[in-house]
Amino acid sequence: MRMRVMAVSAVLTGLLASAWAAPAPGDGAPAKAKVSFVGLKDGDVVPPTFHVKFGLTGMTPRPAGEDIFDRKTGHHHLLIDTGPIPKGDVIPFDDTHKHFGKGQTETDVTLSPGPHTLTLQLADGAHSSYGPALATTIHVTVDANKAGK
Ligand SMILES: [Cu+2]
Repeated sequence: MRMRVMAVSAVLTGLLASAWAAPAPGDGAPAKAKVSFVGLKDGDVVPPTFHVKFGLTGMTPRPAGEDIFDRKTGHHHLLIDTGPIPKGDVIPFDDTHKHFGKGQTETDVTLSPGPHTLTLQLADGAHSSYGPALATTIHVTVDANKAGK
């Protein structure tokens, strides 16, 4: 009897501990969640200003700052001419790291003619990257003579 009480209290303690433990920055996103570019693929030739849509499956877009421990949501980042941000790193705020902290799922991008790399990166409410597992990178070529949308 005494053993059973101890076992039950150990289980309860474990449950409480896991419920209270804050996840590490960028850690704990659903394993099958994925980001994608919608209607834009690797190798595409685009006009100088083009529309980009952000796809997300297995999670939900949510504005930054609302709940930094929520691991079922995140917000998108469009990284220009650079690759994914390591898991847990805060995504820089600058011209080549665009945050969509209101939970936006699309934008217009204007780039100089020539080849460019576009990385879509999801991060948690504190802008901590979910890492390469929740990023995707494509290469596009901007053609100044191609008509815009
Ligand atoms: Cu951000």
